[in-house]
Amino acid sequence: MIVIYTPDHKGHAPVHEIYRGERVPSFEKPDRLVIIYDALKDRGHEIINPTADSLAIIEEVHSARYINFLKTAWDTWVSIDPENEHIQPFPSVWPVRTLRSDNEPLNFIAQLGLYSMDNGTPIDRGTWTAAKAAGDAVITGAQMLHNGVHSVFCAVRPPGHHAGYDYMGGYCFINNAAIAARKLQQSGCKRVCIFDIDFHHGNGTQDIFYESPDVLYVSIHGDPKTEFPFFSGYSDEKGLGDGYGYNLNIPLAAGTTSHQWFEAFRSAISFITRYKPDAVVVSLGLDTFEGDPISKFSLLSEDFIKIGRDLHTMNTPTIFVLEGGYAVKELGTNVTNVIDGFENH
Ligand code: OKP
Ligand code: ZN
Repeated sequence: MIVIYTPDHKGHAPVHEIYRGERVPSFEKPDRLVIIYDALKDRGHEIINPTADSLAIIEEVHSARYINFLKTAWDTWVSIDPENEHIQPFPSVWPVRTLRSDNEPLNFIAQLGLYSMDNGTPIDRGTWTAAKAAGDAVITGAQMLHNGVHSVFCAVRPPGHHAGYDYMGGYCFINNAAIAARKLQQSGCKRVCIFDIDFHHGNGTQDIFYESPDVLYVSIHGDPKTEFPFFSGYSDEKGLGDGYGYNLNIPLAAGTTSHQWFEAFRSAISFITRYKPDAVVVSLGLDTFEGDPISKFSLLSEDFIKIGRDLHTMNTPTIFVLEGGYAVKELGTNVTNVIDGFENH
């Protein structure tokens, strides 16, 4: 399978995230993609650099003020004090419910809160460059699909599916799957499906297309009653207005077995098949793996071959967009298994 990859992701390497109130080493780190890149290369997949510029579509999917903040955030942070170069900023105040989010404060930490859903999405010197490069990769992939390629794999980070129109969160800044879907629409696909099989619900993707019948969002994920992002991902979220019926959430309890997961997966596939999409964007998280350190499903490495095989039965042009997956050692095998299953069905 053609793989789209750029080393620009390495500039996004925040050292810590906050866990139980303490700073712990970041789970979402460059090593994840280094391992995946090596495995893809070993298996002989053709790896190309992005050739497209995603900025115009990023500007359609995300708000102008949020993009402007992201682009300038690190320089602003360091301009406050040169010592900040070595310190990670974290938000500490958020405009929840009745507080005002129309007004952008001048204080940097307050701005960070305005544009964040959590305190778990650290910004680094190279964050904008990495996030933009991931966007370039998926736009390149969407163009290839338009030119008749049946499937591409976008090996990108940081991930995207928690990022909404106006905010970052859950390690995500720019919604890669959403911009892939927009690009596919613009190149003539009337019906696009985003199939999100990351362990976590893609609240950002859901938000962006919640009123759109022309982009079907289907997600299988850990039940938000107990799992991040907690405030989105319930089965009664079905879309709004013309988009009603075009959002399908399948929350599964922590501890769901591989057998139960595949039951949900196959019913999602038949739902998607009835929609008759012109293209499918797979938000591919590998954090459904049993060894994942932050997730609670129990797929085995060989299950990822089955995932690829079953996705291929939809017989629809498919763009894979990497989301989560934090069991770094097994990530290369798990990713290449999905591709092998898809190609060798
Ligand atoms: C991103 B993706 C764990 C804190 C949880 C949020 C998880 C984001 C997952 N220490 N932080 O969907 O894989
Ligand atoms: Zn995830």
